[in-house]
Amino acid sequence: MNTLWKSVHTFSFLAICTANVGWAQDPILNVPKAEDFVERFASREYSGMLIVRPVQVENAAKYDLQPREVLARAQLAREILNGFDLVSAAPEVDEYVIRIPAEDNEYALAVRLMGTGAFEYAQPNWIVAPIGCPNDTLFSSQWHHNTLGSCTAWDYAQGSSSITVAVLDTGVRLTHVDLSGRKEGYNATTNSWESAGGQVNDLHGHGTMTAGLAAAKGNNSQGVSGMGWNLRFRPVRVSDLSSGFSDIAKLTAAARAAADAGDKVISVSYSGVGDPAVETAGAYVRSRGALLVWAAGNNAENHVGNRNDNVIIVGATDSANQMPSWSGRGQRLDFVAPGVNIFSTTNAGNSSYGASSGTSFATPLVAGLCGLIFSRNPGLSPAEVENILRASALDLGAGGADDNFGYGLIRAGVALSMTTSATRTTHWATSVPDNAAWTNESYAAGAQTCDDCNSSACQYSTNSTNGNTTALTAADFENFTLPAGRRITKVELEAVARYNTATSANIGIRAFIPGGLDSGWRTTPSFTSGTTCAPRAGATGDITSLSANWTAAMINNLQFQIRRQSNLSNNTLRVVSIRLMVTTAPL
Ligand SMILES: [Ca+2]
Ligand SMILES: [Ca+2]
Ligand SMILES: [Ca+2]
Repeated sequence: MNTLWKSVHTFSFLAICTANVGWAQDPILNVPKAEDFVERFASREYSGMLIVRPVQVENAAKYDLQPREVLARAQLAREILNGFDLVSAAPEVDEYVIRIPAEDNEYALAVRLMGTGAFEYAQPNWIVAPIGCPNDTLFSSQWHHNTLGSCTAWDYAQGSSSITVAVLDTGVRLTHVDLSGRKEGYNATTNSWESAGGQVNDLHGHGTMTAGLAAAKGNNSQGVSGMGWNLRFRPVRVSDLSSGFSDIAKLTAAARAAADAGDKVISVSYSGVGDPAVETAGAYVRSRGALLVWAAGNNAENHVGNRNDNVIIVGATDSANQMPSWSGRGQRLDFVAPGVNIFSTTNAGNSSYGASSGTSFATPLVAGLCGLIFSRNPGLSPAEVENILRASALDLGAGGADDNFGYGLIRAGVALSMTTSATRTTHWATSVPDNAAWTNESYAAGAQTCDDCNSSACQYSTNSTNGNTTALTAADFENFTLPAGRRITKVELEAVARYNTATSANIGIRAFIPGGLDSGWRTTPSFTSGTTCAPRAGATGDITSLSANWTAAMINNLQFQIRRQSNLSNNTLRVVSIRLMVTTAPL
């Protein structure tokens, strides 16, 4: 036990005494319940560590405390944490893992920490077991997940909400209970987005099945599990006919539109993959950082050519890993996936499910797996994702790649085990930098925290909607060192600001290097500010997509602007923090 801890220990008891007198209603002073600290063998066991989170200024209203009071407590929390062996830190969420001193124990330490009123929570860093397969009621009907090793894959990733699989099909049942995680739809026959009247409801039923295989909600105690439970999917309706018929020009245009919209995987369960126009679309999609996955067809088509092209072509297998007689095949076939009696969401009702067969149903499984791999590391290139599919596939039939199975049967669990997670490093200023040269800056030097939105002491901008500019330099942020063997894949800036009396507003931020990269203005959704002074999360802008070659030095030359976008005629914008987040991946 070190000296600082002793002083904290003393302080803790003082705080508890104070609490008993004056903080009786203090919602932060939750004494941990002993039953929440009981170990359960093989389910949750002690690790000798606690996860703690200091009180958060943005939760001041929830605590029913003044922001100034919360800031003082957060500062106290940091002083207390300095007395511990810090195992890891997640500054982007202000959460820390500390080692419990040998003479202490989980519960006693948590009680003391919570007694200071400086922490939002202190909980054991439980050793937990994988949750295994999801609780969806019809999961056992989906034989393909067992074959694919999906439950193992889901230990690594269940799909990121920032990765979208576009499902080019007959539309989707918009009200299905298992198909909630979707992005705005697009109608490729009228070339219109849903917000502009584009119809994407399912006219046929095919699209509701394929969408569910890629991305139905998993582990929600209902129905089935998509390959990526938490992926977003975009319904792109490519037919306005009840027959579902489309044409190649419509399909390829839809694929390009989805790639242009930022979708990472595009799944097409239609015939026609042999056409040269499909390869042209595949090359375009890849140039946008995405993958085009297309069904091999159900008429035993023989796809001649070279499988090392720009389209991933998918054939079918049954539950014995055999190729059904009808599956498309040939030199261009890339992979096979389960395609016989595949159970998914159906268009008959909002809780309807059923099985069908075809390469149509193998294809969204491959698309969903690509989405899971991208979720694990969004910095991967399309070729890198395809290489993981190849390296993890189960070789079937003749040794090596062959015309009946391509590189083999996809294996989700093996594929995900071959991925390396992207590392998100928060490299941030917890308050507006000291040397920020804002126009009309009126705060006192050194007064970096703006805990009172009614005070002009932390006013950074005028009533103009023009942005004020400041240069951010390395000194403004915590030290950022690019780890050896890694590259920068994403750079995001986020501003947190508050207004005093606006009724409804949004914030714009922009990051740029003069004469070089420029994110343009990124805007928050409009929000109601009210008069509570509560801080509002500002816009986040990803500026990486402008350059594939970010370096640590470039980060240090960033400049930054913030502005009020609308509805703030005479109200004041006050910036309380700017965060720069850097995501890295292996070289
Ligand atoms: Ca489900
Ligand atoms: Ca190919
Ligand atoms: Ca083979």
